[in-house]
Amino acid sequence: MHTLNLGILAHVDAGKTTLTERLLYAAGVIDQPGSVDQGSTQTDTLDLERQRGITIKSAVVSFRIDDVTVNLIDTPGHPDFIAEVERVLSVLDGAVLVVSAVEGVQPQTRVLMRTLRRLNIPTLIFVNKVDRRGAADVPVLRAIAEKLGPAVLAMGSVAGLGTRDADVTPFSAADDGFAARLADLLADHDEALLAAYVDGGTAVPYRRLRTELARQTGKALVHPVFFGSAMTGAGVASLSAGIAELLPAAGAAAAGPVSGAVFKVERGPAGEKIAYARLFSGTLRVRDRLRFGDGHEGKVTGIGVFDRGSAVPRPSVAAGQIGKLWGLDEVRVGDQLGLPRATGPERHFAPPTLETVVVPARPGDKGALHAALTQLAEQDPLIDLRQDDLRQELSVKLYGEVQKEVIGATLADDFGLEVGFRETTTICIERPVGTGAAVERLRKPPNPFLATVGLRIEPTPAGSGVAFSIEAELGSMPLAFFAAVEDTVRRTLLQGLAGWG
Ligand SMILES: Nc1nc2c(ncn2[C@@H]2O[C@H](COP(=O)(O)OP(=O)(O)OP(=O)(O)O)[C@@H](O)[C@H]2O)c(=O)[nH]1
Ligand SMILES: [Mg+2]
Repeated sequence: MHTLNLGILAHVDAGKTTLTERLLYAAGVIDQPGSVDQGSTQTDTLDLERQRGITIKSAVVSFRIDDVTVNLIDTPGHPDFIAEVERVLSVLDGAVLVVSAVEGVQPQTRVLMRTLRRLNIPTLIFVNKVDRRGAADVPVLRAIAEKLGPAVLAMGSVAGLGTRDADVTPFSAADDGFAARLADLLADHDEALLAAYVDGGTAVPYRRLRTELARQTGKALVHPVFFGSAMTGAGVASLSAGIAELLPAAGAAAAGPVSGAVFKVERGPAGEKIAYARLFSGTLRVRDRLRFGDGHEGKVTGIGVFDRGSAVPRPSVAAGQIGKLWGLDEVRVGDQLGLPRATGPERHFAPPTLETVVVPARPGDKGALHAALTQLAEQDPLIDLRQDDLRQELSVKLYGEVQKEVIGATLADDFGLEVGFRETTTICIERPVGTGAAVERLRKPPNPFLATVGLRIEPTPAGSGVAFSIEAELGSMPLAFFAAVEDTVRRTLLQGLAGWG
């Protein structure tokens, strides 16, 4: 049994959650596809998601196609929740990028595809909503080739486009044109195919073309395009077959040391922390102790593994699988499990650019608000909760107004805290533009201290953070003094000369 961890990504409202329902239905996991408009879907389970009809948090469901267990991660499309997409990218074996046949390629689609390509994540494209009035096929395909990448190929044709009866017929070996287009597309990365092609049409067996299509899709060199409707189910069977045939399942090293990544953290009904993690190697069992994040250690007290729908209790989770883990009290989103990764978490999208101060309606709720926002920051560290001790204020970073509303509603619904927000402001960052140095020598006025201090500040590349290094001899003063100097330097740099961050 292989596992394929599959992300569904798209701009807002493209139909990701509806498609998730259809795929579950096609695989026999549910008897009826749920509807986003009626709030009856398997993902989008939060009250807020149902009220607003949008996805806010990534959610995992699973189904089987042949001998492959697909863990499908439905992600939000609204740009305010791009951090949710970022967190799942590191755990994906493949992706389906959804494009609406009516709205076409959106700016957000380009942002997502650029990232999928940069990370070499094998990606199928699904052109959804072919049943809706105004749906287009050829122009959308052309826009995909122009804006998302030229190595794309339609895998079927649509009849009755823009009507409720729209139907999709997959191309097959019988379509001479399709075989020729396949050979043409694949020859760029396949010497033997190219030779056969140049030789003057020596027919390459269709089966060989399909194998090569899977190989090149698996290497993210080409992107097959499927058409369909998540609403009526048209074309969804071909997409399902394409997922199993063309996307590569997880390579699994169940015997090695445990290594994994936490991409989601939530709280259970009793407030207990649950971490969603993908294992890259090793096997994790209930009662195992493991290291995670920044030097924490904990004991796993329960494991759930996704199988035909939601997670079911299991004694262990192995490489390639996604598990829900109980018992790791200090775990945070983005933490590595077991073997630490060589570099810190990667950033794929721009960080939040806005900031606001959260004010409790009842002044006595300050402590409770701090505790609640700390919990939200476990699930979304990018809000970067900060407490200004002088002004006694709590501030968070934001992508936009919808995220702000969601934070307000979550504090009210889940924590019973009514809050207001100060006006949202743009985050301004001050950076050094040149090198500056200063020295204050011991016993030379105006230095009142029993020390000589020299500082040199140099700019580093934007976004790389603050790097601190010592040029004095380590033995020249107690280590605690060096630590105090570094502490003070870092604290001082939190605010720039003009009062910004
Ligand atoms: N006609 C038609 N409507 C669709 C189709 N797929 C989705 N919709 C509708 O489009 C709207 C958005 O669908 P969702 O599945 O919530 O889209 P989404 O991509 O998950 O949205 P976010 O998660 O909020 O980004 C809903 O009203 C769906 O009923 C389709 O194939 N045809
Ligand atoms: Mg959705």
